[in-house]
Order: sequence, then C-alpha cells, then structure tokens
Amino acid sequence: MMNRRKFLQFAAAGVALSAVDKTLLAGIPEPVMMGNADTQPLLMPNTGRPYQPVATLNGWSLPWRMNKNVKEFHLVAEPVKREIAPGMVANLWGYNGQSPGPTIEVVEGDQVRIFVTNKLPEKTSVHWHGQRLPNGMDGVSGLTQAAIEPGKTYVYEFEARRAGTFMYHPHADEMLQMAMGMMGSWITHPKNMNMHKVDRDYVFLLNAYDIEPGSYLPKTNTMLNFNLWTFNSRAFPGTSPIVAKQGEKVRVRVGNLTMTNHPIHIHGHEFEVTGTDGGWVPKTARWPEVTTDIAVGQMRAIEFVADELGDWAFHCHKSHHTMNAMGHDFPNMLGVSQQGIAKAFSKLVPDYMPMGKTGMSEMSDMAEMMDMPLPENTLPMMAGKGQFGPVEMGGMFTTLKVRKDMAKNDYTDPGHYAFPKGTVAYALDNSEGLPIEHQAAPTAGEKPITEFNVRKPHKMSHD
Ligand SMILES: [Cu+2]
Repeated sequence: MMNRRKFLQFAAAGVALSAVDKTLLAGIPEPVMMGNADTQPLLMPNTGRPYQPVATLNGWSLPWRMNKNVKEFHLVAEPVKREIAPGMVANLWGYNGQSPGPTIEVVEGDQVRIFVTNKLPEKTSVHWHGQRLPNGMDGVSGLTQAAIEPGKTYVYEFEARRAGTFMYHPHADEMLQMAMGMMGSWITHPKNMNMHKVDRDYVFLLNAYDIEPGSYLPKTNTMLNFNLWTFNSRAFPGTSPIVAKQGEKVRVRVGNLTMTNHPIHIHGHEFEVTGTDGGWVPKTARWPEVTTDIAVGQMRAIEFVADELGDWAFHCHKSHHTMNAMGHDFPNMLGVSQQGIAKAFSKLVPDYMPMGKTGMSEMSDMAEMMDMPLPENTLPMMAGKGQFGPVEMGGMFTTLKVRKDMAKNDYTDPGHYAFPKGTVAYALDNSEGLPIEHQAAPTAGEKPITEFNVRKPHKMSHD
C-alpha cells in the first residue's frame, strides 16, 4: 500500500503523480496515490467496523479516515499512466494514480463521505453504480447534479445501505471517460461478518481499450473494434494469478464495464453465482456451472471451493478476448506459405501481423525468425510463458493457483505448479500404441478394436 512516505519518495524520484494543492484541500483527507499495477496486500481495517477485506486483482483499496462517525475517502480523477502488461504502457484517465481507481470498501450501514477532485481537462462526475442512495448523490451530471468542472472538488455523502458488489464510473462524457479507463470497484461488506463468509474474496473489472500498436492513447469512439481486453486494465501475461490454499472457499467478484458480454470460465472446478448487481442469490436459486456470462453493466460474484491443486486457467471464453492487439482484417492464411511476403508487408505496413500457414502459433515463431520487431508499445497477440512453453494467450486471461500451503492473507504468486510424477499429458514415443490392456475392450459382436486400430506407420513410411 502506498502511504504518504512512499508517495513522497515517488514524487522525489520524479514519477509523474499529481499532487493536489494542500491549501485548496484544507479539511479534506489527503489523497492516497498508487504507483504500480501489482495486486496490493489487503487493506486491513484499523478504524470503523471490522470486515474481511477483498483483494483487488492488479489493484488496491483506498484508505479512509474516520471523521466522527463518517468514513471519508478522497478520489482524484486525473490522467494516469497504466502498465497494461510489461512492454506496454497506456496513457489513460483514472483515479489516484491508476486505472481502474482504487476499490472502496465499507460496511453495510456505514455513513460514507467521498471527496472527488477533478484534475482532468474536462468536467466529470461519479455515479455509484448499483447503490441505494439519495437521488442527488447518484452522480448523473445535468440530471442529479451539476458536473464537476476541472479544478473543483465535490462531496458525495450517503449511507451504504445494501451489502454487495458495486462499481463507480463517470456519468459525464461517459463514453469517452470510460473508454479512457475511468472506473473502480466498490464493496459493501455485510454488517454481520459471518454472513456470506469466504476465505478469499477477489474483485476486478472487465474493461477494454482500442490502442493502435505504436501509440499510447486509446481511441474513444470505438464501439466494436477494441484490441485490448483486460482484467482491471491489465492483459495477460500482466494479470496477477488468483491464489488459494487447497480447500479454501473463494469468491471472485467481476464487474463488466466494456461494450460487450464476457463468458467468464474456470478450469478444474465448478462455481455458483452467489451475488448479482441486485444482491445475494438465495441458496435455493443457485446452480453449478463452469462458465457464466457477464453482460455489460452487470456484476457477478462467483464462489467455489478451491480443492484441486494446480495452475488452472481462468479466462473469458470469447477467444478474441484472450488475444492482445489483435488486427481483425487479415485473411485466413491456413495452407498458404508466406515466406518472403511477411517481411515485405511489414516494410509497408509497420503493424502488419500475418496469420500463419499452419495456424497462428507460427506467427510468433516467424516474427522471431525473420527479425520482425513488434511496433513500439504494443503486446504480442499471444504471449505468456508456462513451464512447458508458450501459453499463447493474452487479454482476459489469468490463472487460479491452488496450493497445499498458502498463508491466510498471502496473495503472492506461488510460482509454477509442481506436477506430481505421472499426472501430465505425455507424448507417445512408441508407434505401436499403448500396451493393449489400456485400450477399450470390444463389446460382444464387434470386431476387436486392435485389428484396425493398431497401425504401423513407421513401417509404412519407410518401406
Ligand atoms: Cu470476453
């Protein structure tokens, strides 16, 4: 967590963070800033009522101060630099140094006051998506309040009436400001700590950007052609893993502020949707699944017992959304040799990314072979290294890492899974096939399977 001391260190080191003029802000809590895109340690509550905090994937929670009985937070809307993954930085708009902004955590029944300072070049507002609150605190500029002009600070004040998962985002020049990354998560914890209790509680937002390879600024009029699909403004392999100790009950809360739906899929486990935008799903109304579609503007909380050890994929199931910086205009080149063509094209079209003759994996190999550099500030479409080779994923992809030993509040990456001997899919190094007892026995009346199934390709090709 970035405290004041660290913030000053950052400022001294010349890191571009906005310092808010103190004289302007007398009586307002000093804004807390974040300098990097890693998953930060839990913010354990030391004032106010107790709760079990959430871990924000590639994010952090905003510290508050108690003023009498009111929890006071300070959000600063401002231009930020966000590392999407190592090798690519985007010039976004966000809050308190990052996009998304910090997660705000309160307890059901808390009286909350949020100071919002606008350091953007245009007016903004903050809408507290999903909350029950007085109409005038709903943050719809023009409709429920005047927009916050650049340089101004507005105060929002309401009681967190309903426990659950919420989001915040501007309701002023909304399309542009959300396409620039302005959003954050909000968790209202239940008053009773034993309600909806889990061992680990994660939250992140689904967001998307259209940033041309070689540029830093998102195009903000895009409706369909987004090329960067992210979990909390972070693309694989930049996404942090979801970690758990074997047997722990895990909740993952996901909010969608992109322009399309995302079927979020988990490997190796089944989950139940336990919470939606509207609150908690009654136990009798839950069913098990391995994929749940999250529509635009929706929040979903899924819960599962992490009982299977390993490094399990966790991703959006739209395969275009697990790719980075994807161009959509290339033809299907399966079966077409491109020796020589790619290099020629890349001279004419700097961001030309061919589709390979045998598939798209070929592409990354070819780029390396032909010495085709990636344009500046972009990500390979398919990236990430696993212990067995390239993962060939990007975008909305991460891993669920289940281990025998993980300390209670330890959210650090435990590294690669150590597969027990004999539990990994293996290459057949013997053309005779498996020993016969491994094959299915023929049922009565059928020809024995071995008669036609065990061929001898070696002999045939060498004859
Ligand atoms: Cu998706």
